[in-house]
Amino acid sequence: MTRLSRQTLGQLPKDVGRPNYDPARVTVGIVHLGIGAFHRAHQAAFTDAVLAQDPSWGICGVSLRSPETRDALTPQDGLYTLKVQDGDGEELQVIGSVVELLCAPEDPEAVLRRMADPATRIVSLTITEKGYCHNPATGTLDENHPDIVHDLENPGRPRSAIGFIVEALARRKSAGTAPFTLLTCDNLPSNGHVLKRVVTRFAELRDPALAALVRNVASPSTMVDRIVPATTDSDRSAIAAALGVEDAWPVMTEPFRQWVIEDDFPVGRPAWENAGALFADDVAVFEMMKLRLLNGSHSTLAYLGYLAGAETVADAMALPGMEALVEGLMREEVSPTLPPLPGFDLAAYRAELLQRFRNPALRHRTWQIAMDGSQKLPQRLLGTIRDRLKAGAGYDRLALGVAAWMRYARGVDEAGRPIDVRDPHAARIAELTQGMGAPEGIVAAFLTMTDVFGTDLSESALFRLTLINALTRLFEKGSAATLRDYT
Ligand code: CS2
Repeated sequence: MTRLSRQTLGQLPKDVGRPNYDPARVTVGIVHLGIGAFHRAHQAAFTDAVLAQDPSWGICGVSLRSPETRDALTPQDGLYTLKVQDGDGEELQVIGSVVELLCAPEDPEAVLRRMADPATRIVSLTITEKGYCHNPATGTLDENHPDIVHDLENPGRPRSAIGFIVEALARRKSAGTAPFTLLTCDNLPSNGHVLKRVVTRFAELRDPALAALVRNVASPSTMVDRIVPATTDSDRSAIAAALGVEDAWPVMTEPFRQWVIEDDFPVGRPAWENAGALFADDVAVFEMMKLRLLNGSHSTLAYLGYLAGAETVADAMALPGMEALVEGLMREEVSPTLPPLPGFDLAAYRAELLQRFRNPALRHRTWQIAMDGSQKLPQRLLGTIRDRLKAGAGYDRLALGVAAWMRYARGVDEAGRPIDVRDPHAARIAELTQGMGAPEGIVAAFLTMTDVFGTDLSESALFRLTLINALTRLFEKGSAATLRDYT
């Protein structure tokens, strides 16, 4: 079958959206580290919508690990299909904003050259929580992280995003080129500050003069939101049937999308506001709301849902009691911890989240969201619990989410079958809890992970007791029956 490409764009059915500019005229202005599905459904789509105004903001997409995305998209001139779907229907749009693809481990020099090029004015990132090589409880650089150790020893051949950013800034400095703006799009609270903190610390360890420059690089915070399940082979077949040409890596998503960005771009930016992005002075409140309500619920749905046998988020939402649990978690336990957002209808936002989780067209696997819990839980559930503890308020549903993670992360499901746990601390968790059966011991073992829980939660007797109660319920009844208590 013919492949999607600039040449075959003209053959697509009329109702498939396509670039309203000439993709061949687009040049690189943004280097994006972590060219996964999320970036392609979110920032790349916002950029695609404004390229007609200024084609100098094309994206060079970099994979920091595997060549798969580059190999899929390069023969397609970077073009790919975005399928936007919910229970009411679907729309297809070919996106043309990614004009170059690089695989960092194969050729780090090519990546550094692109990043150091004066035409590159933004370096954006979706490298997931663990890509920041930081201590999730404190947000500081983990100086013993193997990639950081490697990059300090080999600054010209980095592996981590941090190493690439600092080396590229060093090269720009020697060439007299102004620094690019850093634009993190990962689900971390005050993500711009976290990124700035880790790159500055890394630069300090390399050279104090470089640190002075890095400290002043613009690193606006952002809140990003769009649900993007991993693409499956059946998605590929459906897209090929609809397009009449083959697309090796289409991306599936929902209609909802949101991007709130601090407006701090000293060397310019695309007019993303014309595509619906919101520029705000302070993004922290939006971020906290989204991380605690959406992502906190998502992780809870993922662990409890997986344990109860639900393959997707929509399946998990259909388990008796689950929707009531998530609704109560958001309204009673999370919402009171959020700073006021004047004029914002929080009840409507929560209702919309429940509807998004129910989206029957998206097959978003609980297993996918369950990945990297040790990196996600601090900002999704534990910060909220910390605030509830301080306020002397209850947090039973949040604790059930954390207990479900503990049950899951040990790697054995309720029927005794192995779980494929993906987490940088999977081996450590298995070792810490090896041979244990009683909830008391398991909770105590997890709470030694102060890099996840912080010393305060690790030492809280009340928190420990609440977790033990939750984990006991999960062990005694199983997840499905525990959920039924909420009906
Ligand atoms: C999800 C997020 O995989 C996960 O952990 O919770 O990717 C979520 O879908 C996005 O943050 C939605 O904006």
